[in-house]
Amino acid sequence: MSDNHLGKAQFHLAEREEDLYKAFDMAVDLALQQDPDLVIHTGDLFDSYRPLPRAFVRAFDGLLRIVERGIPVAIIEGNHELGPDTVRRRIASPLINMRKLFERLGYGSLFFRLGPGAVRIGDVIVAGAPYASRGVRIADTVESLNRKAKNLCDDCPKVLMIHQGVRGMIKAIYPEVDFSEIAKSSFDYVAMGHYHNKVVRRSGGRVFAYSGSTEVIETREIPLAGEGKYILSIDLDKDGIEVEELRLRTRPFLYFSETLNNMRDLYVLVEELKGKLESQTDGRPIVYGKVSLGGDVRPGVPTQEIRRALADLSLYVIVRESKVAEDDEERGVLTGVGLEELVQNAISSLDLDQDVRSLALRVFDMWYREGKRGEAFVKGVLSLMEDGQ
Ligand SMILES: [Mn+2]
Repeated sequence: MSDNHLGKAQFHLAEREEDLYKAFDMAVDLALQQDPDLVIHTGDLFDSYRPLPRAFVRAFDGLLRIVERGIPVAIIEGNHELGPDTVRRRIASPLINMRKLFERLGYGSLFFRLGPGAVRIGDVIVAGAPYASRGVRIADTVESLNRKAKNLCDDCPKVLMIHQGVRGMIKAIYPEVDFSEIAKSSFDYVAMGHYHNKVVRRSGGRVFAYSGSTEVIETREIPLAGEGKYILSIDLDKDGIEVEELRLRTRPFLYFSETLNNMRDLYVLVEELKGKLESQTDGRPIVYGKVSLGGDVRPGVPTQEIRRALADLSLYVIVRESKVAEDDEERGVLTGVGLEELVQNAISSLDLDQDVRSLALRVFDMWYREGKRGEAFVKGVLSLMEDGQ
């Protein structure tokens, strides 16, 4: 499984924070029903490297349910879980403390944080590395993990865990490494985190897969919310790898995209949406719509009317209005690209010395994860400067 983002309250709603905890609990339930030999997690268990105490406890409760049954867990950090520990001058990650807790409880031999590393768990070799920003040679890390895995056991089935955007697997986020560089290795199953939609690719009898997030995390994922959220059950067998996609029951989303030329169009749309919501039985949906305004529809009116009509039938309503005359093509290019990817892309495209570029990427990474307080960010940059890096 991957990308639970525990602790995030989407749209500042307590219900959405709870939804994410529930999705994680459900993912653990589904995993346990499979009676697996191993559970792997490819990162962004938490939404922040300084998670809320209740998010930490919910994560701990779920992971404990797995190891208590004697089932090992292997995990890596996603980009959301890595931050600066400016006092100790190293990385901060809640998974370091999670590992400590499990060790103290006597489950040290069942909880593996691969940061990076390779271990033998039963008959399987599991290798993994935490998220690395662009500017770090991820292909080199994969190659060295591949060597380590082979040294541990040449003919055992091998699993690689990474949290990266892989070009050739996905389009929407800016990729840090090419598929061919990952495929060069001899891992039988490559489990990936970072991209929030499910992508399963088979190549040469091997499987490369993003299980996707366990809930809708970012607004840009909403248009694809209907495809569902999953964890993957993998059966590594000598005669071939079986993949079973296990769907999670998550909060329903209602997505629409309409052109409104007059007020009649608006009222038809409102009635249609009401009908869809009234037949909804899995809890109150989140409604997300894009409307293009043409003719005599005044800006602001559709948002107001749709919100008012759907308020009691939904948890939250978002309407994005635009003028029909606007150039749709240009905006289409930006769909699915977040601030993080845009800035990383911009920094990478600058004609800079390699060291300066990777410093800029690190500084941006640090700032991006810092949130509103900014204190640790400033200290982090100061200590980078003091170190002469
Ligand atoms: Mn994520």
